Amino acid sequence: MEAHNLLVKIENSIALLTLNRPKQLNALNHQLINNLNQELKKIKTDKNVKSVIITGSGEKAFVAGADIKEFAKFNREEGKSLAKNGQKKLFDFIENFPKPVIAAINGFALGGGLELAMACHIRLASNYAKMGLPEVSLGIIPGYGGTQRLAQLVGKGKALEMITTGRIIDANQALNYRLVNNVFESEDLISKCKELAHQIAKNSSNAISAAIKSINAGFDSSLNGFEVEINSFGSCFGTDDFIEGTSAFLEKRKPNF
Ligand code: DAK
Repeated sequence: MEAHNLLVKIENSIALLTLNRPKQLNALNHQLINNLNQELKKIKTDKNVKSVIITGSGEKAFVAGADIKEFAKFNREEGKSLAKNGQKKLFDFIENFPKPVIAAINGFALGGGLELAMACHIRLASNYAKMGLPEVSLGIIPGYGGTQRLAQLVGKGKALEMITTGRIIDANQALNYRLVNNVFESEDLISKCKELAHQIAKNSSNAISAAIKSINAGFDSSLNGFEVEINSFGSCFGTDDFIEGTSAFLEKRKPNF
C-alpha cells in the first residue's frame, strides 16, 4: 500500500490534483486510478469547487504511462476487463465530468498518461512536455480510449502515424497538431492553468456543465449532438444562473454566479 499517491489542494474554487509517484514518473497503477476516482466523486458534488487541474509531481513527468510493472503479467481477460473498468472509472468519468478538468502536462505524458490528459477537457503543456502513445512497442495498443480520443483531437492520419510508430513528440509539435491548447514556460504552467480556471469560473457552472455535455454528445455515436444541445439549452432557462445572468446584463452589472 502506497501512501499519498494523490495530493489534493482545494483553493479559490479550484481543485489541484497532483499525481504523486515521482520515482515511477507518476505511472498510473490500480490504486492511483481508484484514488483519483474517489477524489473526483467528492469534487463532483462539492459546491466550493468549480474546476479541476490535474498534474504530475516532480520536474520530469505528468504521467509516464500505465504502470508497466503492474500490467506486465496480465492475461487477455484481465487486460480486457481492466481496460473496461479503467475507462469507466476514470477516463470516461473525467471526459463527462460536469466541471471543467484541465490537464497541466508538466513533462512526459506517455501511454496511459497521454490518455489521461486527452480525457481532460483542456490541455496546457510546459515547453518541456513530451507526448506519445508508445504502446505498440510493448506489444499492446492504447487501452484507455487513446485510439479514439487521439484521432478526435489530431485527426485519423496523424493518430495512425503516432500510434503505429509510437513516436514521442515535443510540446510545440503537440500544439501544432492541436493535441494541446497552449504551451507555456514550465514555471508558469500551473499559474496559467489557474488563470484559465478563474476565467471559466466567472461564468455559470450550470451552463458550463450543459456545454460540456453537448460538445461530448457530438462525439458519441449513440447520441444526436444537436438534439442534446437543444435539450441542454432548454434546461438552462429558468435556472438561478439564467436569472442572475440575464438580470445582471439588464442591470448593467457583472453577474455573480
Ligand atoms: N511504468 C512503471 N514504471 C515506470 C514507467 C511506467 N510506465 N515509466 C517509468 N517508470 C519508472 C522506471 O522503471 C524507473 O524506475 P526504476 O527502474 O528506477 O525503479 C523510473 O520510473 C525512472 O524512469 P527512467 O529511469 O526510465 O527515466 P528516464 O529519464 O531514463 O526515461 C522515460 C524516461 C519516460 C523515457 C522512460 O521511463 C520510459 O520510456 N518509460 C516508459 C514509457 C512507456 O512506455 N509508457 C507506457 C506506455 S504503455 C491497460 C490500459 C492501458 C495501458 C495498459 C494497460 N489495461 C486496461 C490493462 C496503457 C499502457 C501504457 O501506458
